[in-house]
Parts: sequence; C-alpha cells; structure tokens
Amino acid sequence: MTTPSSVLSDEILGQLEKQAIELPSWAFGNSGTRFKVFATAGTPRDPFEKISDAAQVNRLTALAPSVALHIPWDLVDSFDDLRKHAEDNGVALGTINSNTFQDDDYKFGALTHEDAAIRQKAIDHHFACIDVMNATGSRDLKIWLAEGSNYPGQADMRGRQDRLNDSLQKIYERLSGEQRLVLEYKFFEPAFYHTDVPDWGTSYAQVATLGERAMVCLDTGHHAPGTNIEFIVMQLLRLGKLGSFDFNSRFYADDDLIVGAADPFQLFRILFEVIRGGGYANPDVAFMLDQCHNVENKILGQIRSVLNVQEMTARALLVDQDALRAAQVSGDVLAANAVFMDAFYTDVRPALAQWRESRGLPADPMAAYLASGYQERIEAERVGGVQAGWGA
Ligand code: LRH
Ligand code: MN
Ligand code: MN
Repeated sequence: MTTPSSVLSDEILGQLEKQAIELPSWAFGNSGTRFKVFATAGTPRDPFEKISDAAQVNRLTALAPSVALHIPWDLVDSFDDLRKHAEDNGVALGTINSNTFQDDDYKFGALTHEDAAIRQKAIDHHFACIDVMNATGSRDLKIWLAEGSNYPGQADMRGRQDRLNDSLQKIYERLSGEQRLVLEYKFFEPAFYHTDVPDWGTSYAQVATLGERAMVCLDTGHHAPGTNIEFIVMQLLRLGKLGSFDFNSRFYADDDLIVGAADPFQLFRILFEVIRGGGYANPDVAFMLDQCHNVENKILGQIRSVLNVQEMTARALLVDQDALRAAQVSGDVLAANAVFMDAFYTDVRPALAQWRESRGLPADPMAAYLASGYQERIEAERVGGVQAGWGA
C-alpha cells in the first residue's frame, strides 16, 4: 500500500506551496438566479465583512492570500481603511473588476456605445476603478463587458469593435507602472445574438493592439459546451497573453458553480496545460475564482473550491512528463494516454491532508471551519446581509 507521503514528492509539495488563488468578494454575498435570491444567515453586510470571511478561507488553507473587488458593489468611503482591514486579516486586496452592466445608460452598450458621451461615462468609470487600484495597491483591472445585440441588424458590429478598441486604448493609457488590463470574454449573455467580446480570439485581437500589460482573462464558464478550453489555455500561454483565470464550473451555461465540481477531469486538463506552458506559479497568470454560492454555505463553498484547485494541481503535477513525451514521440497513443490518466486517477487527498498538518494547517479545513465557531458568530452578529450585486 502506498503511504500518503510517498504520493507527492518534496518537489511537488514545493510547487504546491507557491499556489495562490484569489477569492471574489461577491462569492460571500447572497446570490441567486433571476428567479430567486435566497438570503443566508450570517451574510456580510459590507465589503469589510466580505474580507473578514475571505480571510477565514486563507487562514484554514493558506491558499487564498488575496480578494478581488467589484466596483461599485464594493465601494467604501475609504479604500485605505479597507486595505488596512485586509492586511490586519492576513490578506491583500487584489483585482479590481469594473461594472458597466447595471446602469440604464448602458442598455445599448458602454465602451462600444454609439453615443460618445455614454462611452466617456464608461471610460470614466474605469478611470475611477484605476483610482481604486492606486489606493488598494491592486495590479489588475479586469474588464468584462455585457455588450452586444439581440437581433440581426440591430447593431453595427464592425463599428462597435472599432469603438471598443478606442475606449480600451484610453483606459490602458491611464494605467501606471506595473498595472495591467485583463479583458474577459464570454460567448453569450446578457446579449443573445452577438456579443462584442465573445471569444479568446476577439479578446486577444483587442488587447494585442494595446500593449504588453494588456492580457486575456479566461473564465472557464464562458465557452460553448464541448469547447476544448485547455487548447485555448495552451494557445494563450504560447502567445504570452494569458493574464488570468476566472475559475468556476458549469453544466449548462455560465453556472458559476464550484470549480472542479461539474467536470474534475476538465480542470485537470486545464491545469496540466498551465503547467506545461509555464503558467503555474507564474505571477503573470493570476488564478482567481468567479463563483456564486446560491444554495450552499458560502465560506465552505470557497474552501471547497480552493481545495479542488489544489488537489487537481497536485494531480497535474504528478504527470510523468518524460514518460509522456517519450510515448508521444514514439507514437504510442495508449501509453501516452495511460501516463496522463494515471496521474488523474491518483488520490492525493490523504497526502495533502498530511502535508497541511505538517505546516500547522488543519488536515480537514472544512471540518475545522465548522468547529471554529465562526459561522455561529457571524449568524448571531450580522443581520441583513447584502446581495452579491446581481440584484443591486
Ligand atoms: C460575467 C462575469 C464577470 C463579472 C462576474 C460577476 O459573467 O463572469 O467576470 O465580473 O461574472
Ligand atoms: Mn468572470
Ligand atoms: Mn461569468
């Protein structure tokens, strides 16, 4: 029988120690579908409480040292105070997400709008986000655009692409120093006929014209069913343009379920290509979650998520690269596939639990959270938690 410690070598554990997964502040707020948002006891009432909850995830797993904010959902009077609160809780403020999808003015577009005044309003919002970044010390401005059209003929797709590039250029020019712009794509929703940034190719075409610090964000839930996402990962890494991941999982559309829940094998294949392409533990490729916990406990949902990423990373690191390469070169199809699958089927959980304990972390972070009393405390203290933002 294999002892847990023999499954993961010191070299692999050394790699795993470098893992950092950013949590989304909105995962801690109430969320739901367009049919119903279920309120949960203990839900944060403000961004400070969201950060406190995120810090629990990091305290128990040492995997989540930063938290992404969404503006205006996470607007506060003083970002210096929020930054200090995060630091006091052992985490940092991370990516700043802009939001041009909840304002009546943006009904027919924001950065692509026909009206220059509305485009400028959307550009100004991004300037305000950059001001926030300057206060929080954030590196990345993440832009996801809800822009598109519902009916053929409704919009001048070509003109919108040109205006988008012009708007992005203005935003990019406002960034300073090490700051980056990451442009997220999504194949549909809320627009159903055409979307202005529907795929990685469009995002790449747009950011490639901006400059070195403009990259693509790959949200795993934003592809048509059946898409080979790991191929896209490979290609963007090859082009040096994979800036960040929004991890989540899905059965149907943009379900925003716990990463690795719907298709663990897909997560393994993605992480394998990240490692193969030099994107692992590489500061240029940020790992983030973009999820909602509609019916499950939010803090536990986030703990489960980062553990899923850690487990699947460990398995991907287990792939015997030399054996795989030899089988590929010799055209041994089944041997190559077997090397791949051997790693995927290795249960790394006992070894990870043992390793966690050796580092002073709980072997079972989920159980440790439940035993900590934190959930009971927030349920007693907090009344009237906020929605994640969707209903706002
Ligand atoms: C859009 C998206 C994008 C938003 C987030 C709340 O579907 O993935 O990243 O900022 O959801
Ligand atoms: Mn996303
Ligand atoms: Mn999404």
